[in-house]
Amino acid sequence: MKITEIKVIIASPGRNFVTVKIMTDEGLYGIGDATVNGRELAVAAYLTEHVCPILIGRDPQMIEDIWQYLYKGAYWRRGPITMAAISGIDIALWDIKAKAANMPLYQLLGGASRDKMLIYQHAGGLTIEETVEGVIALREKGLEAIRAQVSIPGLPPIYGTGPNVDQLTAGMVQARPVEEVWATHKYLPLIPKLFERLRDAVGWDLHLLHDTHHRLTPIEAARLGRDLEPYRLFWLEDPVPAELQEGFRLIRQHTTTPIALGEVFNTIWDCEKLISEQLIDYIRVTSVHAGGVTGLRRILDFASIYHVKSACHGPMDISPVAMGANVHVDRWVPNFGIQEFSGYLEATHEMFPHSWYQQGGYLYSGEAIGHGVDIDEKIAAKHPYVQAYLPVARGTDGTMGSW
Ligand code: EZ4
Ligand code: CO
Repeated sequence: MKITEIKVIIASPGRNFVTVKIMTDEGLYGIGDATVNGRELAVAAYLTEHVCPILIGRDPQMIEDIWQYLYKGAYWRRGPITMAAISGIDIALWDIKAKAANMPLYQLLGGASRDKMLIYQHAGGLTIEETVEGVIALREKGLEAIRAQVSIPGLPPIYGTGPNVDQLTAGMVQARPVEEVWATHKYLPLIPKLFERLRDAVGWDLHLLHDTHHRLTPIEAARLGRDLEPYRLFWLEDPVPAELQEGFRLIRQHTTTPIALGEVFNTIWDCEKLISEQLIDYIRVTSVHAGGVTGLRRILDFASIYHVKSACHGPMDISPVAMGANVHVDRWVPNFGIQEFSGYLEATHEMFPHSWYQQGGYLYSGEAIGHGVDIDEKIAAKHPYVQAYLPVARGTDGTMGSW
């Protein structure tokens, strides 16, 4: 089998997505996701200028060799743009291999370890009461795990603390990033109050999660984790930026609140210490950013020997193609923890027909061959790229913050 053509499709059915379509001389094709939210065109150029031309004529069945060729062969290793490009190609190649084998992807990976995948969705509000209502509404839809966020009184609502900004900004043109305001000293005492109120309202059966979006220092995160212990969170997500992996030792020394991390990680080297020293409980790498099915599987297998569970990142800005790849890996992976699933806008569902589906608090892979997700190129052509960015966060004095 030979690769004859690779298309890079940029389309914005409410959000921007970069999709790879690999065609072969045997008529089989594969679909991959290469989206990096806010930097989409850089990955598209990396693919069209530097990756697609050197893959024409190669055997698409040599997935591992192509992965190594693109990773080692670039000389400039790692990084989100390079790794998203590799991921897009890799996901498409696994799709082709599974189609050639006439199997759903999870079968090729080793077969099902479970029938359905536990998911978590997001509830947020301007006030604690609004968030409580949001959590109750999701529970009524059958969700068993819910991430709860609340805005800080006196500050404007910001990404990841208030209502779902992903939903609110869908399709909006942004010439530059929105600048948001952050104040740690107001946030830290607020969040335990949210979860105290939530446990009163929903009891103890529901899994509750919280995302800090990398905004704290280790000692602040240690304090928050300790203050949240009475409410038994499923996890505290992204408490601290992780360039300094050993920073997480400090958090670990002080709290038993489980820690989840890794939605921005690209390779095993971003989390090798976090995993091998058991500084986290859930690793949140995802197919589109961590090297496709090949990269994801390698990291999750490594994590399994350290009691670290999987929790693939799954927001709206990861396309239904990456979600399909994640769900097949989730179905196989022995150390599965949970799958994030923010849901998609209707236009996104239409553009990417998919065999995976949600029912209540779970995702199901479906039994289509390959990863079971396609792209409707005619619909894609109707949704051109829309310039958009993630917001940035500044302290009340203007200092740029992490998030
Ligand atoms: O901020 O996907 O857990 N999910 C998240 C997401 C991320 C965005 C970044 O593009 O934290 O909302
Ligand atoms: Co997150």
